[in-house]
Amino acid sequence: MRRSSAPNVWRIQHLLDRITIKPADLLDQLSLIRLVDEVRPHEFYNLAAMSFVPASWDQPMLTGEFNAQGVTRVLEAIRQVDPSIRLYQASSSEMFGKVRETPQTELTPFYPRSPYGVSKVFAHYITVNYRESYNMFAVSGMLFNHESPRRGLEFVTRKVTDGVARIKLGLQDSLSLGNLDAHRDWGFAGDYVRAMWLMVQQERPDDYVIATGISHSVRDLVEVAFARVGLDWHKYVKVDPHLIRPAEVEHLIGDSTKARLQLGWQPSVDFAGLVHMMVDADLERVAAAPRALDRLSAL
Ligand code: G4F
Repeated sequence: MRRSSAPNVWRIQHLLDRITIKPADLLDQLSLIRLVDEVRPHEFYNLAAMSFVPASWDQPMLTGEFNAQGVTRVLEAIRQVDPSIRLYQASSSEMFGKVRETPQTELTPFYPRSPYGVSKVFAHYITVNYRESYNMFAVSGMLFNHESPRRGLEFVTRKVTDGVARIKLGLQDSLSLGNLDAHRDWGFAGDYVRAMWLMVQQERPDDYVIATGISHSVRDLVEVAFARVGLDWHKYVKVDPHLIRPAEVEHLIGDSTKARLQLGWQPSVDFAGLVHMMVDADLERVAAAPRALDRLSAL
């Protein structure tokens, strides 16, 4: 964890008595070398990144430092301390961007549409390059959007499900969104983490697309979420032009045939099941502590 005077551990609160947190920073090579040397893990999952796409236009260089060179630093730390450590690198469907073919597979050419997407393309190729240059077990998981009740409130799924809960409970009267026509292949994060682990257990390192193979619009998401609590979304949703991105990824849909055949992986939660799970969790949470969540959404 990066040093901070205000730790941000709400997602892992339930695990704190079972895990050990160590200091390190993707911007600091020595901290990563020291961490890997001290812990000597068998497996290293690099999920750390500046992961919110719109923020990457505001801070393109910092995004590159974390998401691109940060991965090089992780690879170097492993290479220098113990190159037999297995690395999982979190790559992204945002690398496909302005898609060159539909659905997207491991062989689809990349066309990223944001500094975030560009940084992830670098991270993907540096992972492949270290694997090929140094014979390291480094895998790149090209994960399509994966969501759960632990999703940050700035991402569209959670923004919608939290908004629905607040509107239902009378704490909010409208919800401002950007592009309702964007399509994403949304899956359940729990299923996707299982895929990460499976990739690292294989005999040989390889790259995999992880996706459900079904795409929905933001409008579909809004409709299913509001319907869950018996409300008509047309009465509450406003489109705010400030939330439209400078360059949009319009339509993503993944083909995870390779993962299904080689890893024996398949998703267990469908789109409606995921949205219902998130709405129900937000309803429960907001009802239990409306003020606490007010603070969270302001962050
Ligand atoms: O939820 P989003 O912000 O996710 P996005 O940009 O697809 O990226 C997420 O998934 C990637 C793939 O796994 C990750 F690599 C990445 O780190 C991140 O986790 O936006 C989804 C779509 C976009 O097209 C956006 O324009 O929803 C549209 N949208 C419409 N209104 C909105 C909003 N997105 C956000 N965040 N907020 C809105 O009000």
